[in-house]
Amino acid sequence: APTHLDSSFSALPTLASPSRPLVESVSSKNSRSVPTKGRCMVATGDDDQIVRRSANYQTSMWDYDFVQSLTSKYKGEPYIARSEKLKASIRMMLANASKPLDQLELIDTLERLGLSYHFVDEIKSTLKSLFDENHIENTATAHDLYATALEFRLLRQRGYLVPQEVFNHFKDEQGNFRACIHDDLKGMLNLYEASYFLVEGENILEDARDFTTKTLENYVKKCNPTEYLSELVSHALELPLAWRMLRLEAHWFINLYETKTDMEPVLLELAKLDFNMVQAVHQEDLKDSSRWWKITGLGEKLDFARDRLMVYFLWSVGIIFEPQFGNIRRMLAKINSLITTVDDVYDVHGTLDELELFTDAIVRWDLNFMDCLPDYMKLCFFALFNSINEIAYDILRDQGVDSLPCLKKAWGDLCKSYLLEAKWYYSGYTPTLQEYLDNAWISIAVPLAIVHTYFYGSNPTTEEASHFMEEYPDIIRWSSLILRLADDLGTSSDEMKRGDVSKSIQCYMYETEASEEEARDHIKKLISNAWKKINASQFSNPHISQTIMGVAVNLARTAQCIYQYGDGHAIEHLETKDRVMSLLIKPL
Ligand code: 0FV
Ligand code: MN
Ligand code: MN
Ligand code: MN
Ligand code: MN
Repeated sequence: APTHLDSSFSALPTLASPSRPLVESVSSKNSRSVPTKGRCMVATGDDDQIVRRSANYQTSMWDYDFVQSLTSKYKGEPYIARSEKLKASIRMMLANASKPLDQLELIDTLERLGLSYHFVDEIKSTLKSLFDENHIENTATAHDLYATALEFRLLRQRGYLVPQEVFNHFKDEQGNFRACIHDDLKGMLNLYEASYFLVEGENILEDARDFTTKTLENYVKKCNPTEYLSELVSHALELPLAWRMLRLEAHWFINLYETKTDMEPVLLELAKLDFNMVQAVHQEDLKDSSRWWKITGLGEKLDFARDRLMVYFLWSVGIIFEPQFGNIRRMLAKINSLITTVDDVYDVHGTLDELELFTDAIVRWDLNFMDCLPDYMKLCFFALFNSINEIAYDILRDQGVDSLPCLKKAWGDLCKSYLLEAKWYYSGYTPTLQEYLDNAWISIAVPLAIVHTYFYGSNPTTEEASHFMEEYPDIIRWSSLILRLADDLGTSSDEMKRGDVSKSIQCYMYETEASEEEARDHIKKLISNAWKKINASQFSNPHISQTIMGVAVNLARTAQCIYQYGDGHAIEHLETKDRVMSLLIKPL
């Protein structure tokens, strides 16, 4: 067993593997093969006497026919031809840029415009040769904070562990950052963005982050907010580039880039065209997902549950946007719909007796258990059973691998973690933060989403896949933790009002007698720490595919975007609406 997992997890709440005994009490109780009559009676008894919670979720603001009517002109030959032509001239620009700073600025712009995925090989070879010749260490001087920070960030972003000591040039004998760099706004901004690629224990970068944050905050107070650089600075202070959802960032930056006085028209043209062409692909994925969701009938029949197909699909785009991954986006929209519906069964509508039966049925993956379930659960169980079996069938047909044992285990683990939370809620038990997180990194459903994606994204053998699930790679665990904590920050206030298990904030308050504000700050620190772990696993070259690494990182970024201003997953008429409009509805 990989022992490094234990050591790297000890600094933070240790995240138990899903097979650890925490939730074992549930499965051992269910050792019989057919449920008893008695328990059936409990579940289907007189419904009038059952007091159920309600989350008062609004109906969806997006009409089915509206979604199906979405069309884009950015499909077909003339656009493809134009795009190829523009790409060729950008390839020339990349090849002709001779000075490293010119190369780096071009790469940075391509990245921010959302275009770098077209130039992966070119960018890789440029950065690799800069790294191999120790360019940054040979040229970093006290004068060039901007160039140093930019190169540092671009290299680290691609997994090259450039030493933090390159920034010692900008510190005085006492180890403080020199006063003279205060006025170098571009340098400050780039040092700020670079500092978010730190790993644990990198004090120079921690100092840099605190120092640049303060300096930039002071700057923003007195600057002209409509200038190009000030816009970049305020945006960066809201959330660093490293934590931002890629498509949303590209959309934002393309609009800003257009106002830049010395912008490159070829880059702008391709950026807009490509954004619109990718959006056209996403619209088709969305329409397909929406037809599937409609056919399940869950949104219409289950009034207690969220009906948020647009948001589920927004997650898909955040997790993997490149046009060729439509099958993964569609699959993720399906499982996100099912996760959210089942979560509402456990958190809002189900009674504890019903939830025990439902968990049984899922763990056993057996249609015979359906007789025992109340009607609303039958619908939910059967939809889940069919959908996951169908996904497993697609994987078998396309990749020749039987994923069903892994997929159903992932759903069983998820439901067991939901049930444990329900038991804690009904018994009025508040776990310690540690105990909560050991379960909650599963109940946020990231391991489940990753396992499903793993089969599409890296074509493993059945043996590799079950090994993968026994000890999830670090990066998956830390990504889960970020989703869980970001979700708790955004959703727990409403969850507590309607009645739900104590979430991380409440567990921490109960355990330490901290105020809610202190607890929230603590949770934000845990998120920051988890990012350091994610950075570290990108440098340590874990044995998982680039696709899965990207998905893990992008899940965390997407969560921080969806929950940036509250519960963007459940409440769709606020920021989520603007995001849906700009990413999925309106072309640039
Ligand atoms: C959150 O709902 C929820 F259902 C999510 C984020 C599902 C999406 C998951 C992935 C994309 C992996 P809620 O806040 O009710 O969840 P909890 O776990 O807090 O009940
Ligand atoms: Mn509904
Ligand atoms: Mn839940
Ligand atoms: Mn919930
Ligand atoms: Mn929540």
